[in-house]
Amino acid sequence: MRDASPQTVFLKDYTPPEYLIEQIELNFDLDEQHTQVRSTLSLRRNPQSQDSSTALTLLGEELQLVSIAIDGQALEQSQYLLGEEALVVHEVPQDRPFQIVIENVINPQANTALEGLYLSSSMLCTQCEAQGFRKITWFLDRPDVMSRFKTTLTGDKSKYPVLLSNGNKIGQGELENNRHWVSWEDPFAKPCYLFALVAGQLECVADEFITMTGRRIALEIFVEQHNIDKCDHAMQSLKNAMHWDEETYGLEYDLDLYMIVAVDHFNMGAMENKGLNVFNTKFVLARPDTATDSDYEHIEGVIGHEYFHNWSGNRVTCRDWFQLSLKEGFTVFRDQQFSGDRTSPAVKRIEDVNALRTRQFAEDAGPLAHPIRPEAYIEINNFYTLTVYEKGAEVVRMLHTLLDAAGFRKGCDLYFQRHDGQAVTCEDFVKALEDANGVELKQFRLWYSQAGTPVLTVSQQYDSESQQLHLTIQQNCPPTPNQPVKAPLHIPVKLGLLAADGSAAQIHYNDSSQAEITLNVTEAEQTFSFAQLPQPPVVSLLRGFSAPVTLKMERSLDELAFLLRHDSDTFNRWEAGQQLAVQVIFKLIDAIELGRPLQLEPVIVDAYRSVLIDSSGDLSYQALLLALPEESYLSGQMAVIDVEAIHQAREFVKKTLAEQLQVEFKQLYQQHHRDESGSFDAGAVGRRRLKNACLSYLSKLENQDVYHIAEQQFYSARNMTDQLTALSAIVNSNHPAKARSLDSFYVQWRQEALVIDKWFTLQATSSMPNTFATVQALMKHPAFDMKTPNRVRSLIGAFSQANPLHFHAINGEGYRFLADQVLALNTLNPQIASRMVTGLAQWRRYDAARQGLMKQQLQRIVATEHLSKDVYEIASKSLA
Ligand code: 7MF
Ligand code: ZN
Repeated sequence: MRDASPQTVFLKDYTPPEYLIEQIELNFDLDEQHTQVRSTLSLRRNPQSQDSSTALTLLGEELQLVSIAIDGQALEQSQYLLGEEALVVHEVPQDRPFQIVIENVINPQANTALEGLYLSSSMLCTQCEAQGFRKITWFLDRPDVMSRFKTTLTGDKSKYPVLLSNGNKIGQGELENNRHWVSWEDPFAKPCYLFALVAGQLECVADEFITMTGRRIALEIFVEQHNIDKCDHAMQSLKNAMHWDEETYGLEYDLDLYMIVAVDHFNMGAMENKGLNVFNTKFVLARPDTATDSDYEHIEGVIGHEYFHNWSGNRVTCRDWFQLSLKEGFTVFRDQQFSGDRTSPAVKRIEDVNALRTRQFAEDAGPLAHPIRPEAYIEINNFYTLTVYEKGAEVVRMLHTLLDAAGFRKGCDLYFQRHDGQAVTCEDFVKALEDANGVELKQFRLWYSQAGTPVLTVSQQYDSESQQLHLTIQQNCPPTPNQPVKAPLHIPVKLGLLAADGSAAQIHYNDSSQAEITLNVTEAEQTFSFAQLPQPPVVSLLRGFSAPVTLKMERSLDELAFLLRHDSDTFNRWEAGQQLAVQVIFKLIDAIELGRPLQLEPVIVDAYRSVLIDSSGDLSYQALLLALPEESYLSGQMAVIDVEAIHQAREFVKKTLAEQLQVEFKQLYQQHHRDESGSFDAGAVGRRRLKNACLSYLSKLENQDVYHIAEQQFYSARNMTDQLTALSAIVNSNHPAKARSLDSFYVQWRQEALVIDKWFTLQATSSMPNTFATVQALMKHPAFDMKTPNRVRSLIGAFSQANPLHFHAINGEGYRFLADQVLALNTLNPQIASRMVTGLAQWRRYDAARQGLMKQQLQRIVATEHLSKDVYEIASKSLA
C-alpha cells in the first residue's frame, strides 16, 4: 500500500495559471553529485487568473534549497513554506512585475528515475516532459506557462567539453581550474517541459539544410566517440524531414541551429526539446551491419516525429496535459504520412494498422481504456499511451479523410497561424479545421471524449429486381471504465465495389457515380443503397482502414480469396488475406479444443501459392501478404484467450504451408537472396523482407537442408537484417548450432549495446521449451542491467509483452517473475516499472486459473509499501 492515497487531477478543474513567468535565467554549475542551480524568474500576476490569493506556489521535487530572494531581498523561513512537492511563498507583489532568485542543489548521479537532470554513462542530460523540470528547480511546471529561457552552463572542461542547451549560443569563456562556461538563449517562449541541457564528452557530425526561403540551418548530431560512424542515416533522415514538412505543410524551421544528442539511458524513444532533441541511441545509430531495415525505418520515423513537433507541439503547444493528443496524435499522423511517402504508403499503412489493432485495441478493451483526451489521471506519465498516440493519430487521419488533403491543409494553416505562440486545446484544433473549411464537426468531437473501439456490424442485401445493393451498417461501442453508455460516432467508411471479374464497379449513390466513396456513418443503424448493379458486387469496405473500428461482416473463404486476388485497395487486399487466415486458424483452434485432428483448408494453400507466384509488385508488400496474423491479434478476437491453442494452430498453418509450398518458398528465397552488405534502398529492403519471410516458413520444416540455409545466411550475412532473421530461425527451431550461434553473435557484438539488446530479445521471445529458464539466467548475465531501460525492455519487456506462450505458462511462473521485476524497478525507475505492469492488466481476458494467478500478482504489487504513483495507478486500475 502507498503511504498516502495519491491525488487525482481532473480536466474539469483546469484554471489558468495565477502567475506568468516571462523570462527565466538559469545558471548551472555542473557536477555528477552536486549540481548547483541558480534560477532567476521574472514573474507577474496573470490578469486572466480569477484566484484572489496573494501567495505563489512553485512546484519542485527532490531539491535541496540553498536560498530564495524576491527583488533582491533574501526570504526568511517564516516567509515561505517548503514541502515535498512545492515551495509556497506567502506574499508576493500583485501590482507589478517582480523577480525571484532561487538557488538549489541536485544530485544527478542518484537520479535513476531518468527524469529531470541525470547521468547517462558519463554524460549529464535532462528529460523534462511531462513534469521533470520541477526536479531541476522550483517553477510553475505546467505547459501553459511559457517563458523565454537563457541558460548558462559551467563545468569541468575535460569532463564536459561540450555544453548544450536550447536555442542559439550567445557566449562562452574559460575559467580557472580547467573550467569553462557556455551561454544559450532561446528566442521563442516555451513551456519548461521543452527545456534541455546536455554536458559531456561528445563528438559531433555536422551538416546543413537550406530552407525554402533560403535560410541556412546548421545541423549537428552529438554522440559518444565510438558511435560517430553510425550517424549518417539520422542526418539524412533529418534533412528529409525538414524538406518534407516544407513541401507538405509549408512549415519551415525557425532557429539557425538544430541539434540532436543520442544517449544510452532514456525512458522513451526521443524528446522534441526546442532546438536540442534528446534521443534514445536506438533511434539514432545505424550502420548496415548493426541495424536492421526496420531500425532504419524507425529511425527516420522518430527523427521525423521529433522534428515535426517543432510546429505541432512547440510553436503551438498544449494548454494542459489532458490535451496531450493535440500534439502527439497530430505529430504521429504527420510522421506516419512522412514515412509512407519516404517508403511505401501501402506497406506503412498496413504496419501502422497492425500495431494499432494488436496493441491499442487491447488497451481500449481493457481496464485502462480511456479517451484520447483523458478526463482524469493520477500520474501523467501513465497517459503517454497507445490510445493518446496511435488512436489519436487515427482521429486526425479521419479528419484528413473527411476534409480531403486540401481541406485538411487549409485547416492546419489556419491552426498554426491562429495559435502560433499559444498553449491550446484539442477543441482549438477542431475549430480551426471547421472554420477553414466552413464545415461543422459537432458529432465528430465525440472521438475525443469517448473511449472504446466501435464495432461496425455490416449486412448486405442485393435486390436483382431493382439492381440495387443495400448495405446496413450498425455501430456499437462497448462500455469502458466510467462510460457505460456510448453515443453513435461520426465514422468515415471508405467503400469500393468489385464486379465478378474483379474489376471496379461504379458506385451510383445519391445521384453521383464514382469508383470509390466515403460513407458518413453517423447513426446507430443506417442503410446505404447503391443503384445500377446488374450483378451482385463484392463489397470492399473500410478501405485504407478509414476508421479505427472493428468490422464484422460475414465473408466466405472464397470471397476473401477473391478480394485477396483482386481488390485494388492495397490495404483491403492484405486485410482479405489476414481475415482468410484468421478464419482458418479459428477453425483449427476449435478442433484443438475439441481434441480433433487438424487439417488445413486447401483454399488458403491456393491463396498463398498465388501470392508466392505473383512477384509483380512491391516485394515488401508481397512479404506482408505472406505474414500470418500475429498471436496477439488472434488473442484480441477470442472471448477467452487460449494462448496454447492459438500458438499451436498458427504454427500448424505455418508449418503446413511450408510443407505444401516448399518448392515455391525455396525458389523465391533463392531468387532474392544476395550476399549484399545492406544498402538501405527500397529494392534491397524488399528483397530482404521477402526472402526472410520465406526463410521463416522454411525453418518450420526442421530438416538438414533448411538448417544449412539458415546457418549459411547467419555466418555470411553482412547486414543485420539477414544475420538476425537467420539467428531467429535458428533459435526458434531445434537447430543443432543454436548455442554456438548465440555465443558467436554475442562475442561479435559485445561492444554494441543496441545489438546486444536484440540478442536478449531474441532469446526472451523464443517459443521453444526452456525459454523461462533462459530468461532467468539472462537476468544474471553480466550484460544485464536494471538501470538501463533499453536492456530492461529487451529482456523483461520482450518476455512479458511479446512471448504470450511462455509468459502465460499455466504454473504462473511468468506472472510471479514479472511482479518481482516490477517491484524491483518501482524504486529505481517508476516510469519503466509502470510500463511493465501492463503485461498483467489484461487478466480478465484469460481462463479462470490464469485470471487468479495474474490477479494475485497485481494484488501483491498494490499491497507493497512505498509504491510509486506510476505503478499504483496502473496496478490498482487494472484490478478495479
Ligand atoms: C514516434 O512523443 C512516436 C512516438 C514523449 C515521449 C516521443 O516526442 C515524444 C515525446 C513517448 C512515447 C512515444 C514517443 C515519444 C514519447 C514517440 C516517439 C517517436 N514528446 Br512516452
Ligand atoms: Zn511526440
